[in-house]
Amino acid sequence: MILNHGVSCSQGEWVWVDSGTEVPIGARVKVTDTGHQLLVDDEGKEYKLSQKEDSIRVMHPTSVEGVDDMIRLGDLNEAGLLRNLLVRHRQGIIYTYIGSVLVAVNPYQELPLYTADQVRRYHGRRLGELPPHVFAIADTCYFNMRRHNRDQCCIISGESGAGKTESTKLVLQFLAAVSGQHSWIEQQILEANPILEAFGNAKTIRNDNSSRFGKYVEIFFSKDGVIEGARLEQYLLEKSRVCHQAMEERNYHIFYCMLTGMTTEQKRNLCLGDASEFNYLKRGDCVVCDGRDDAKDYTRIRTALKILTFTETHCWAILKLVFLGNMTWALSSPNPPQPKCLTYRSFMTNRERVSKPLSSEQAADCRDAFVKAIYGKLFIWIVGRINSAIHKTPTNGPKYVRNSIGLLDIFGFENFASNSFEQLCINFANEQLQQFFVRHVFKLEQEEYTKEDIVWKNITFNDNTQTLDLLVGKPLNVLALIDEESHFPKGTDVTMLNKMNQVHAKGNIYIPSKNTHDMEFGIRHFAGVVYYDSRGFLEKNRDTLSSDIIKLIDTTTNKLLRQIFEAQLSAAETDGRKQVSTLSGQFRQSLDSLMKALSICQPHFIRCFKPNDNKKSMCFDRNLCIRQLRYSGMIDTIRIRKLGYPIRHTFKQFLQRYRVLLKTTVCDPKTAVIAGHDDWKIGTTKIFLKVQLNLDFSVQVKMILSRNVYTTQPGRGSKP
Ligand code: AD9
Ligand code: MG
Repeated sequence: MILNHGVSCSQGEWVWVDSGTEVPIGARVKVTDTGHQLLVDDEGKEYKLSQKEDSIRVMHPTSVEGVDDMIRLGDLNEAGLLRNLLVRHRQGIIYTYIGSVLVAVNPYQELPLYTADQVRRYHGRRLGELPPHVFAIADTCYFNMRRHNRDQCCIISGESGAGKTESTKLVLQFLAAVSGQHSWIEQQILEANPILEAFGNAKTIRNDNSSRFGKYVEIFFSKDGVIEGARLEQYLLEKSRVCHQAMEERNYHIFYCMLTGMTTEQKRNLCLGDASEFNYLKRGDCVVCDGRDDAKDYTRIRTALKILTFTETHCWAILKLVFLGNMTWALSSPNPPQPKCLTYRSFMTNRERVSKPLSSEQAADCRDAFVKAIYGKLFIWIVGRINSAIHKTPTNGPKYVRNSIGLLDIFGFENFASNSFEQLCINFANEQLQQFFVRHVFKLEQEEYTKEDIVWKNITFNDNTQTLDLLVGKPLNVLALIDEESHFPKGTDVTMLNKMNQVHAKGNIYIPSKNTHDMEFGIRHFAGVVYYDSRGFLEKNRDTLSSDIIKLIDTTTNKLLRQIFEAQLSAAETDGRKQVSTLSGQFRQSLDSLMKALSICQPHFIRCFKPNDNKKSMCFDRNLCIRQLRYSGMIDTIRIRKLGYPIRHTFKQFLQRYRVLLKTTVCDPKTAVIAGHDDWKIGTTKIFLKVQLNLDFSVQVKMILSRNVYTTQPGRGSKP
């Protein structure tokens, strides 16, 4: 049967069908024993063909089996990209390119892809020569760094549980393998991971090993390509987890590892019992995590600490401090002894300093602030210690050349049922990275046209500049207003929100609160609108400890505790009123230096995808994936490509594919219509097309071939 769209529907034919889903779905024509024609879509749903005739179109052959590089899809649109990932996922293929960007779909199962053999196989090969792989990206970084003496960076993004941290480890593993020295420093760099994960990762409902901080690892190489050292930068550890965990979530791994891994004797020395005895460890009603062996991890962590030159004294000091929070809980209970600073607050009147008892709620907040501060500072201190072990400044003088590969494993865009200050910071970081990505893709396109001597001008692409302007660019931007209000002693979340509403309501990116009781405001992010609950913004942003607590710390003889609060203690000594920088201020500063570092590198991108929300292998949730396609910038990539001529063939490929038509005399004027002058261009080595040709378009092909292109002589084709 031939439909009005020219779709011939015979048994086995593949089509796209619009079946009320967000994007068209692939379907196959099936003729039943009784001769009825049905459509069976990718999800196994059946429709009568007659019902769907108006909403189907033929599938390009590239979409039927899927392709390694999605840029080559005939159906270069959302449905095409989505189905390509689906088809490959079903075949157990987790890696796919879109141009030079690697898409990695979490397999949620161990695959035999990362062996020493695979490392050897991918080492020294060009991107695209072998099937897509995370090792191919790692090798491209390594190759480019050595060939061009240029720093490289690899930006690994995706939502929680998508596989960023695993991919980062795989890139690192590959680089250590090809650097080839099995040196002490390599081992130290690799062993930094178990420590970071112990203190910075936790079980969440999305991921059993969720990183609750962002990180950028720079690996330094000598001019011979040997790893010489590394440096770690951490961003925004989620401190609230130390005191509160959502249901089915845990506190940081280290707590549970200690309690199951230490001997009874060791635990007795630290006055420790079981995890279930600790308020801070059981708030999520979950102290064990299936699939994790906390006791074994404890041994691993202790070994790693040793390798990173933490002394035995350090280790005990760290472990003691980790549990100080839980002790504090006990100490601030209604029974004495009570450290007064946790149950009283002192303040200055005009004449003197007075103390006022805190309500039990205020006292609990004060205790939590103290515990969070200890953990947060301890984490930063540990990262600093790791750096002092692995980050060696070159000793061969200032002229010494070394190159680096940076790996960014950072939280993806977040949009939860309730979003707070942390989400605003995270989404701000993602806006910056999105702009960086889009500009890079745009630049690559531009370079390709210039190289091929094709005019590409007056082409603009609307990126997310407006959102970034609202957040940090314009005068009185959102982050500046939050900061200003944080420094203002009488500032509250309400006064801050009012100011934001006043200043930004007129723009089209900021969505003001609905009425005076509504504490939410919205921002149109590149990945969608997010509503933020402004309650608690100022306190989180101020991130200060009361002067009473600083005084308490000042009385302690615990060396490590003093050390991790060194900056606060000395600030209190020199000038108690000195304005300390806010959390968003610090975050902006570290993001600024990150963006600066990235901008001088040649970037590579790995986009990690989560195929479903249930941590299951072989299950592909279309809606979840389409959302990730959109906010990972994949749709932007094809939009940018489509602004020009998305389909390209080298002369040789083109000739191989279409030569046969030269001899034919088929000429169908109807199909020739689309072959207007604007539909194709001839570059110096490639033919550029607006739409994918298929063999019916013999006229176009003949037109192009008749321009002497088939001689494969550069520049010979006439350039329309
Ligand atoms: V989060 O934002 O830190 O919460 P990530 O880092 O994106 O998140 P992670 O790398 O931790 O996710 O991956 C989650 C889990 O998926 C891992 O613990 C593995 O069980 C699983 N995973 C991810 N990538 C692979 C892989 N290439 N092969 C096998 C994988 N399993
Ligand atoms: Mg992670």
